Amino acid sequence: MKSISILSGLFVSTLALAGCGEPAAPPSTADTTPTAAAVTVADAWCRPSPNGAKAGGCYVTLTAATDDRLTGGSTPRAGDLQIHEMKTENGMMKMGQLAEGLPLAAGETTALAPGGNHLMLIGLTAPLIAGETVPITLQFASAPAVTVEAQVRQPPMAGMDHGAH
Ligand SMILES: [Cu+2]
Repeated sequence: MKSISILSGLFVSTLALAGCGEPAAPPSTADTTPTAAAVTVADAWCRPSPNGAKAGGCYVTLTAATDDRLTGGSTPRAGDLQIHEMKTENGMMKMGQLAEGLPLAAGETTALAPGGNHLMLIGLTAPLIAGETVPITLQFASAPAVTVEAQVRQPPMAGMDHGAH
């Protein structure tokens, strides 16, 4: 029974050390409980897709409680959902897949919006019609997946300033 005597020896010396030091601070749930990884998904919407189009763009506003990453997603309305960015190449706006996903900084609001990052629904099962809603599930590196109902609607008029009324 050698191992038990070693363990009890450790236990005794730990008690002795604690007795010599400062009184232990009372446990504080605020300090010891880490913030749970969670992402809030707001204002989910999709552009109506032109008849016959096989892809459509959707947009969301994401706020992560902890540093996280949008890694992908899915929808029953399309075969694939990709995270795309817009970039300028030789003066042309092009979109490309963010293979590594989209980083989300803790507490910061990240808006996916026309002209910038977006969700690309590829292989639409049916056109996206203004007025309907599309369920979209988003996956994150740390936070649990979130499912939202994205509203299909026309984008705000191009070039309109956010401050304009
Ligand atoms: Cu795209």
